[in-house]
Amino acid sequence: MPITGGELVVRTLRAAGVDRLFGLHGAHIDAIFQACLDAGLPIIDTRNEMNAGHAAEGYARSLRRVGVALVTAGGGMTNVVTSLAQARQDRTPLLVIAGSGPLRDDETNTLQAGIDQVAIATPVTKWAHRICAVEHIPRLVAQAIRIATTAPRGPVMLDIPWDILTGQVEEAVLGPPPSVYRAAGSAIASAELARTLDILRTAARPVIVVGSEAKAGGAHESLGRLVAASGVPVFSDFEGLGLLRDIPATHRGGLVQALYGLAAKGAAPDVVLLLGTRFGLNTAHGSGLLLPLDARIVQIDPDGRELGRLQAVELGIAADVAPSIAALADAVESVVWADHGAWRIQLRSHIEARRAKVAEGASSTPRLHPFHASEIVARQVGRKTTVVADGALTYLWLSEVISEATPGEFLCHGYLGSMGVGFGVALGAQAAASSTGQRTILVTGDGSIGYSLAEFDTAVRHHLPLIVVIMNNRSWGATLHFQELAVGPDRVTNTRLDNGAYHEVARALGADGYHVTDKDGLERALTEALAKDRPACINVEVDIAPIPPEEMLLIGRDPFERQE
Ligand SMILES: Cc1ncc(C[n+]2csc(CCOP(=O)(O)OP(=O)(O)O)c2C)c(N)n1
Repeated sequence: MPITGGELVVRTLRAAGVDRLFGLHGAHIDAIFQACLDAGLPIIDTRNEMNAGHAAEGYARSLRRVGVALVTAGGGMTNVVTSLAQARQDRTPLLVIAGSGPLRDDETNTLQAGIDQVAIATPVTKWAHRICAVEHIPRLVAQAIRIATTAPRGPVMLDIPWDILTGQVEEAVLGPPPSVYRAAGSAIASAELARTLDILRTAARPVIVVGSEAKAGGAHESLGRLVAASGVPVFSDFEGLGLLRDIPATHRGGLVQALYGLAAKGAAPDVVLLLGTRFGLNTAHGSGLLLPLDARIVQIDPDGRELGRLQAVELGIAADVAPSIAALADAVESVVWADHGAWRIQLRSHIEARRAKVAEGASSTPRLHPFHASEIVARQVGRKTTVVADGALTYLWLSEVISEATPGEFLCHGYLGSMGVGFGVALGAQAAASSTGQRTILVTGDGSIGYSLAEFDTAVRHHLPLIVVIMNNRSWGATLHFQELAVGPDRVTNTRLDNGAYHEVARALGADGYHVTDKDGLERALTEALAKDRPACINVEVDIAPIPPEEMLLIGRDPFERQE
C-alpha cells in the first residue's frame, strides 16, 4: 500500500504521543492537514503563525512534552521565528514543521519559496533540517523530537517540501518504525552528589534556586522531598516558579528577586544550590545583588556552557537536572542536617517586609494602581490556575505578588523578553487543560495585546476559555518609563497608546468583554469570568506613573529608592 509524506508525518507524531498540533493552513502543508483529518489528530488553528508557535510552546511547557506547530512555506515560516527564538532561550521542546516549495521547482522563483528556511532557523534552534525523501520522514521526525526533548531541551525545525509531503512510498520499503523518541538523561555522579550534600550540609544560610530544566523534567515530587528533608528553603527564577506550588510556605521563598536586600542585613545566603537556573537577567546578572559573590555556589545544568557563566561556582556539574534532584532527594535522608528553622523564619520576614513596603508605596493614583490590580488577580489564582504573564511593567508588578499566590503553573517571559508572545502561550496552556485541569489567566499590557487581538477568535472557535486581563496604562509602559527616566520627561515619543477599547474587540470576535476602572469592578469581572466556561477579556484601566521595584533594579537603581 502506498502512503503519503503527510500521512507519514502524522503517523510518526502519533507514535511519539503527540495528541494535538497548532498551525495555520497553506496549500504547501495541506497533505498534513488531510492526514490529521483522517487520523483524528486535532489542529488548533491560530490567526498568525507566530501564535501557532507560541501556543505549541505553552502546551509543551504546561505538559512537559514536545509541542508541535505546523506552518506553511515562506511567510508562514518566517512568522514563527520569534517562537523558535523564544523556545531556544527558554529551552522549550518545540517542533516546528514548515512546508516549503516543491523540490522539483528548486530555484525557479516559485510561490512562497526561494528563501533558505533551514538557514533562517539554524541560529535559533538546536537543529534545523530539510527532508528530501518521503521514506526519510519517520526517522527524521523521530530524530527531531529526540533532539527537542533531550536536555537541555529546545526547538527544532523541519522543512518539508510540498512534493515530499504529497509524494508516496510503498509501506514495504519503509522498514520498522522508529523506536526512540526521547533519550534518557544522566543524573549527577555519586562523587559530585556527595560533595554537593557536604557543601549544603555545612552551610549556615543555604538556599536552593530552581529553573526551567528542573521544571521541564518534572521534579515536583523529588524537590519536595529534598526541601523537606534538608530544611533548605527554595526559590525559583521566572521559569521555575510552577515547581514551588506544593512546597509549604515555611520553606517556599518564591521568586529569587526576594533575596534582594539580605546582604544589607548581614544575612545573605552563604551557599546556593542552582538547579537548572542559568545566570543572566534572572540572577541580576553577576552583580551579587541576589546571589552573593562570596557565596559557595553549586550549579547543576545539562549544558556545560551555563556553568559559572557570570559568577564563580565552587562546583559546576553538567548533568540532567530532574534526575539529579531525584538522586539528591534519595540521598538526603542519610545526612544529618542542621536546623534551619531560624534562617527560614528570617527569610520569611524579609519577604513579608518587602511585600509590606511595596503595598505601602502603592498610594492612591488617579487611576487604579497596577500593584492593587495585580493583588486582586493574585487573590483569584491558585493551584488550579495557570498564569501567563506578558507586557513589561505588567509582569514586574505581578512578580511582587505571584509567588505567594502559588499558581499551578506560571509561564512568563524568558530571556528573549519579547512583547506580545503571551496570547499564543496562553492558548496552548488552555489547550492543555484537558490533561491538567488548569484554567489559564493571561495578564498582559495594552501594547502586548495588540500583537494578537485576533486570537480571541481562535479561543472562541476552539472553546478555549482563557481569561485575558489587560493592564491598560494607555502606553507602551516600560519603554515610556525608559524615555522618562533615562532620556528625560520631555522626551516621550511614540510610546502612548490612547485608544484601546480592547474588550469591545474581544466581544466583536465572540468572547466576553469587561471594562473596569476600580478594584471592585476587577474583582467582580474576574469572579464572573472564572465562573463561566468562556473566553473573556478584562480591560483594566491602570495608572502609568508607578514604577515597579524591579524596573528600578533594571535601570541600575535601588528598587525602593522611589515609590509612587
Ligand atoms: C517584540 C518586542 N518589541 C518591542 C520591545 C520593546 N519593549 C519592551 S517593554 C515594551 C513596552 C510594553 O508595553 P505593554 O505591553 O503595554 O506593557 P507595560 O510595560 O505597559 O506593562 C516594549 C515596546 C520588546 N521587548 N519586544
